[in-house]
Amino acid sequence: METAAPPRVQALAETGVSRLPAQYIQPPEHRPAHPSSSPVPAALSVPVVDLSSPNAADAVRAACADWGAFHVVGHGVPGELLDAVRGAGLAFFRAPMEDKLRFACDPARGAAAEGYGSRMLANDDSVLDWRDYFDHHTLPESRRDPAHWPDFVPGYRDTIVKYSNSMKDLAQRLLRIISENLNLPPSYIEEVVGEVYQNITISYYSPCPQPDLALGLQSHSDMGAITLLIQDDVGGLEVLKDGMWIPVAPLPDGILVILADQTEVLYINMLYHQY
Ligand SMILES: O=C(O)CCC(=O)C(=O)O
Repeated sequence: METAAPPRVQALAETGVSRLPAQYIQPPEHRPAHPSSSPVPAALSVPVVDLSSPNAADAVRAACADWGAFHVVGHGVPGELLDAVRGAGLAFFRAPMEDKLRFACDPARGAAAEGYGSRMLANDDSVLDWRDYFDHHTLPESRRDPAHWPDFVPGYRDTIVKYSNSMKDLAQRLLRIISENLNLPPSYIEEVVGEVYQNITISYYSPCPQPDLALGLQSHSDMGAITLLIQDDVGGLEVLKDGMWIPVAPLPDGILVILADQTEVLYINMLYHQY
């Protein structure tokens, strides 16, 4: 568990440091593979599902079975809202450190802390991620207190509330499609999972002086039912498929869907029992 506030990566990167401090250096087996050492077949890219298409449910079925991750387009969430979230996050991270630190997460609360922080996953305390983040507790509404979120970026709090509600609707729509694809009642996964519990994390990856030695965020699976993720245009995200890390190219206005642990376990169990 986190007990002392780690330095913010952005502050370190902005000093112009040319060598990575030791606590960010991954052991050789966890370092990013050199592209030339493990070429990814060009045909391997995360599927894109158009949710407005009549074949959407079949496409979701195939994407869940083959990948466990897929982009959705035709999802009905306005591109302006996605841009507003990206813009709000960037405005926060570009603000002076003293403003950001007013919303720092409480290190004593460990990974559950809401706010501005630098380390979230704690399964390897000895190596830090080259990442800063702002974590928002958004659902259920009893956890949602916009007063905990930045007040110095115009529209920030309102944007996060709108995004939270839109992502909840989209997540429920996807979970219903996934339930039906498993020949279950549409509300099955939602009922098994229980009350909607949602965190929204905005990640900020600073330029890294020795990117071959560090990870922005260590490899992990996600807790919960489903992850919805939007990227900027930089890239860097990867998903594991058949033992290979596959880059996820950003898709403008696309939303990346990742089956999280609970849905993945259910999915595998149901397929196993059906066939
Ligand atoms: O926030 C990010 O950049 C990555 C998020 C992620 O890896 C995840 O949600 O599983």
